[in-house]
Amino acid sequence: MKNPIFLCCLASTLAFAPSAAGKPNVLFIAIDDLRPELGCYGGKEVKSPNIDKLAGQGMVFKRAYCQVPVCGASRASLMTGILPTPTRFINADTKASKDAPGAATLPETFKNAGYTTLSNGKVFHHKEDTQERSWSEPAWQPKLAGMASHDPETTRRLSKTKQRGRIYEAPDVADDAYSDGHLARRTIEDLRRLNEGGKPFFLACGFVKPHMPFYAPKKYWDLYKRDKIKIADNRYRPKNAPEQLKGSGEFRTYHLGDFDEKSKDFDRMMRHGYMACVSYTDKLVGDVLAELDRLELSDNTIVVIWGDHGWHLGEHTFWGKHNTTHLATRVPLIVRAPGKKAGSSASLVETSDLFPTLCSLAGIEVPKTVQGRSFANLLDRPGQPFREAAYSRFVTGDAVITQRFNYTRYLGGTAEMLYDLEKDPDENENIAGKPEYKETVIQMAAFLKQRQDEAKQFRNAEGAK
Ligand SMILES: [Ca+2]
Repeated sequence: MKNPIFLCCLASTLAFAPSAAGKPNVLFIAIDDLRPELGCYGGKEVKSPNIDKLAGQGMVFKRAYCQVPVCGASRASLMTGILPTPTRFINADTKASKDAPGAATLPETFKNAGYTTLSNGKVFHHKEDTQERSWSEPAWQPKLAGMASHDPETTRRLSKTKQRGRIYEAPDVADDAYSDGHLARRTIEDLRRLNEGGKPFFLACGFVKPHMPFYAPKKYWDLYKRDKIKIADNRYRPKNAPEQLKGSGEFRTYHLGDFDEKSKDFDRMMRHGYMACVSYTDKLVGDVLAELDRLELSDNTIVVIWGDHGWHLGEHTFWGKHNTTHLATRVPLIVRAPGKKAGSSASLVETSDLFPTLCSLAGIEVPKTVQGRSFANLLDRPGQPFREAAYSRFVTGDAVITQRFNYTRYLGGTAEMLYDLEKDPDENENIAGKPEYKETVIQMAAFLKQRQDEAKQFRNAEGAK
């Protein structure tokens, strides 16, 4: 005999479950530390055919900015749609649940709207991925660590600071030798399972490459000829940059092998490693998208590819993220949504805008805690203006980016930076102190004040700031 109590509970669950029938699925692909170094963003050397193909079918956002150029904080902001402040979403270890308690997360919002929500790999960031309220099942992580190595030479010498192995390796191994290969396989299996389930899904898949260390199967390194790789032509600090502007020291937590970090050979090796990892990830993204096609899910699935921040590849002698220059804050963002246009948009958008945009595309109410704004209209009219000034901040530096300028003010007004992206797209000269830009600085500072004030308006579910 069937259990009447169970039936009763089931009936009440069904009665209260919102109907999600007919809603689009979401395939949400995060790629760690991926700057817009892709063919579809004009990258000339990098080989990214699979992401480029998706870009050709969707909308490529050419001027998308992260809220914070560091993993944990950037993701906490994106996943809650909440802006950062000097005391909220600061560093790599940021937890959304701690910094913005009570704020609904993006997957939680879809889950509450009747979606099956799954998390594979690096989505929020490490331990924060395990939070239960966001996901229908426990978040999945590859068993292999992101730094697992296949070349004994990699760990023969360890870095002084963190006892980490060499920053690169190129063994002749299969795609699934590394954790991202496992991640792609798991995501493909989930697509098959979700296809059988009959419910709309929000499937998050977070790749850890091209984040350092640059470990990828040899065939992806072989796509590039080391001696032909172009290195940055601005291997110097921007003229008149304040001392507050610093590059990231993260690369030095790995062993640099026999390379001298000041040499051009080092630059070529680092760029080679980064591009090999981009091509490796691109291949795995292609595998996942091919399965979406094979299952005939593409027509009813929104696909998003996003990066959590930019990255320097030797420009200004910087390697990595961790500042508010254009190369560290600008991110790749591609949205392919059913029935929407393909093309590109130069309108300014931010990663906190993604949450309400996806809600809007799926017809789901945006939680009151969200501060981002939906840019769904840009998927029909990509030429429309959207934001006047994008906002990004890192530790002591607050930045606003307009169509033409990138402006940073360090806490307490201790220093300023202004770059004219039209005349000086590589940001080789800080012009904040030049008399002819005095009015621009005043205007940019006013934009910044507006965005800072907006960020402070966040209140948690209990109404406390
Ligand atoms: Ca990252």
